[in-house]
Amino acid sequence: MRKKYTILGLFICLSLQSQINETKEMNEMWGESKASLEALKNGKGKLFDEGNFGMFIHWGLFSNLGGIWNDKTYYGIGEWIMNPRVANIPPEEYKKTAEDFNPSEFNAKKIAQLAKDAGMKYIIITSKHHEGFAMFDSKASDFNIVDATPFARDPMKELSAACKEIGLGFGFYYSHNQDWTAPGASGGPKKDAKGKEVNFKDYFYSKCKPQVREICTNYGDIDFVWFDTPGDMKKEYVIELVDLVKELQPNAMMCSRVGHGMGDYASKGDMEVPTRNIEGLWETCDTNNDSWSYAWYDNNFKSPKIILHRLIATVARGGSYLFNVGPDGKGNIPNIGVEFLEEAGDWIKKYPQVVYAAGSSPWGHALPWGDVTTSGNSLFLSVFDWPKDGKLYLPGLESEIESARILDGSNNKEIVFEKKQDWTVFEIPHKKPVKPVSVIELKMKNEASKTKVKNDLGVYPNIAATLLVDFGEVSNAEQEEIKWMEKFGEWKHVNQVSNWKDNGSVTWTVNVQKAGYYYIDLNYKGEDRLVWKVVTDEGVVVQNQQAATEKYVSYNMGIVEFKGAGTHTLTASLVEGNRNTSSLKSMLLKPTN
Ligand code: H79
Repeated sequence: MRKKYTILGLFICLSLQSQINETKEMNEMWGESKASLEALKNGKGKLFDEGNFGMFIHWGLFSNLGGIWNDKTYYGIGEWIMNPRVANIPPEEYKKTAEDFNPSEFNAKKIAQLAKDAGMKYIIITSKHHEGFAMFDSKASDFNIVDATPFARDPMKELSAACKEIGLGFGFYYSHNQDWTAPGASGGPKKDAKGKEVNFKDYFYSKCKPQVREICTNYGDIDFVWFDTPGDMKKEYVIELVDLVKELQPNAMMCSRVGHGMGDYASKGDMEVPTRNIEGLWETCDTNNDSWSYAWYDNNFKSPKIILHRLIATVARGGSYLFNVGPDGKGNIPNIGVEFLEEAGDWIKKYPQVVYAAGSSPWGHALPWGDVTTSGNSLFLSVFDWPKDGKLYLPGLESEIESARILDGSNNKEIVFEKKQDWTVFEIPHKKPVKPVSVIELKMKNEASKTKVKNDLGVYPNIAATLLVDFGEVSNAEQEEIKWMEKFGEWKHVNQVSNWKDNGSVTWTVNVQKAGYYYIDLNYKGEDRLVWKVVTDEGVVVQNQQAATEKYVSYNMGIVEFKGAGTHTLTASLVEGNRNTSSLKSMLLKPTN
């Protein structure tokens, strides 16, 4: 029975901590799997575990369409353009577009160099996405870049070689279940060219498995095979692929999207940076604008500050960050994306210790001004929102600090700090010393990963603090994780509390640094108008009516007073409104001054 759990399965379970009982058996298993986790981290998982930052590349025939079909622009994730839910392009017509695909400006060395300059440690590129087009030389299907396009080169050969040459890891994305042009595949035509009905097995043995063999054979040693969207693929097929990869590329890491609880590490939802620390090996994949593949209109690129924030937050939660770029039909990565990545990389070069092989935050979650990573005896406070009043507040630190300094690249001067109840307060310059993010290093007396933190959900005197429902105690209501798309294919994730029963509530236990007044905003969705109430342990009540819409919006509720500093509770409940459609996401506490 015990053996049935894979390491990965166990981590996925552990990330759902609230749902498991810590039985003796679980603890024993944890001990066992901890040992295998260490082995993985020191073996084939080392690059992934310590690198923490990789480049994802979405490139295919869709890149050449760039979001346009028959003169019409289709917004949302560009690699889905042929799908019936987007431009609904018949496979035969789509396949013809290969004749116009000539990425003559593709320069593998330039892309590998960009990844390196950006501080990334490996590249994972789409060898075949759901469209079914092989971006490599394939004998298994002539719908590939060498046989079907005027380009007639194998860019994967060039890119894998370029990565090897400059010391980057390399791996392939392969869509194993969906293939919209291959008869029999998930989402593919039901009949082959001769009109014969075919099934998944035909696709699997005629295309999928042979192509996986090709990508695992023709490109030297690779570090990753990144399968995606297993859907309802049968377990026997997944096992065959996993075994094949293990046989041909024993050092390649596979993500959990291969399906059926298999793979070497967990892949979080697309574009999802988790709110809590997660144990084990896992990854967040994200993209540099809104689409994964190139789309002509999509220039909503993440700034260097946002890239660094999402990277550091992912590392601080315990994961690795895979950040995507989308080269266009000529093979070029759009300029703004390139510039922003290079700027982010310039920063990482100065602060490698904050990212590489760094440990997760002892706080277990983000802090209002930034995030914390660890290395050796050091805690690194990456401050994105630099307080303007000369003080940085850190809640709940119980372990002893030996010294604190700002890593500003010049004299790294020590800064003074004092303890105020559960808080550590640092004297800092009024002006942010390093843009876009400044780092304060705390040298601890002991190993930083063992830092003790308690009473960590702070209410700060100089910066607004968001209390997510994830960190509240929910009673007589339901907490669930939801995701939705605003743009087509661009996911948003939140935890929400809904289905309020009698006396339904969310209670946060907070650590208030300074007594006084704070504005309360609630972030919620619902219909018509809602009345919410927030009560403190001191009996202070904030109750108000505000509008509600189907999207999460933040509304001012009023002012709460904490009569004394220290530990308090805040309990939110729905007083009037539809109990089924009203969902609470978070509370914001903002100093009034
Ligand atoms: O490669 C990127 C996406 O194309 C791929 N994974 C990342 C890394 C991916 N494939 N499927 N999904 C993500 C799930 C997405 C489902 C959606 Fe839809 C596609 C949402 C909108 C379009 C399917 C069709 C579900 C709703 C409509």
